Amino acid sequence: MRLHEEVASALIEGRGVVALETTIVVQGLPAPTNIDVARECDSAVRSSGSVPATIGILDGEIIVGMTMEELERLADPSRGAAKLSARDVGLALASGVDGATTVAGTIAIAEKAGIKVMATGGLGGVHRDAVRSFDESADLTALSRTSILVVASGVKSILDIGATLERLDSLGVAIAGYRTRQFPGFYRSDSGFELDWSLEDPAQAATAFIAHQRLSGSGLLVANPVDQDRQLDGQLHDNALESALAMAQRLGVSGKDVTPVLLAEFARFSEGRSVQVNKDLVVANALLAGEIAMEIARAKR
Ligand code: PSU
Ligand code: MN
Repeated sequence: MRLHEEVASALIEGRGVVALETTIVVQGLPAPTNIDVARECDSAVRSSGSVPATIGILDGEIIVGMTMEELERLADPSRGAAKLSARDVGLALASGVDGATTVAGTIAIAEKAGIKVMATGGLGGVHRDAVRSFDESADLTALSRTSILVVASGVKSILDIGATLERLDSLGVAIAGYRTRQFPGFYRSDSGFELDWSLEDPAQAATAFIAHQRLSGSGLLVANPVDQDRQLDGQLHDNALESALAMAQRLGVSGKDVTPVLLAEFARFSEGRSVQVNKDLVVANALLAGEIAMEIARAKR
């Protein structure tokens, strides 16, 4: 594992550090928006005072704190970077390949590096056909065994949200809305599901995480809704979702290809509007994660 010098010294000095994933960049968003989003997430974390640590694998080496240049290399379609969940990382290292890490893959590495906070767009979860396909993201089980705070706009709305919330409950993953008790719906501010807890500011989120960490080895999901005036139109969302689910079925995709295919069809159907919302929400999550990481660092000093 290679830590960028800036990340290594921030960790030694006990400053705020935020892990960022790379699957969203390589498999989740279309070029060239993907690189813009990565750059804006990096700046958003910095503007809070925390240090961004983008995690990915190049030529069989884990990098914690990828430079923009390294990230562009990872996202270069001709290099064909793999999508890596937590279970894949060791195998990718042994094979010497390039790989972008999902939330599961990223938090597994972040925890080893001593990073306590991560930001993403939307968590993976239980797919709508899971009763038949058994398709449930390893993000959920990874969060059940990783002591980390993840800021996300809920879980992706392509999923069975109710079933995902039930699984997060069974798995002992703590969840709170950020300034809301409505669980966010990724492209939409409100999924229609209610939460038991709400956190009102970064300091309270830090306090909750520190307490949770002492009691449990599982993660804390801080669910940060996209601004209401930036969310995807409700009707457009539902139509795009219907089209995306039909597309996935037509193509017969399964496993790790499902989520990228659904997101790509959402983008095509909405003429790029879903990509803009995805960008807005992930940048906002990176900023909030940076603010919370600052408060965790302060509390530990
Ligand atoms: N958030 C986004 N876009 C994405 C993802 C998250 O806004 O593409 C990625 C994350 O890497 C997450 C993954 O871990 O989607 C889920 O993939 P799967 O459903 O195959 O577990
Ligand atoms: Mn899956």
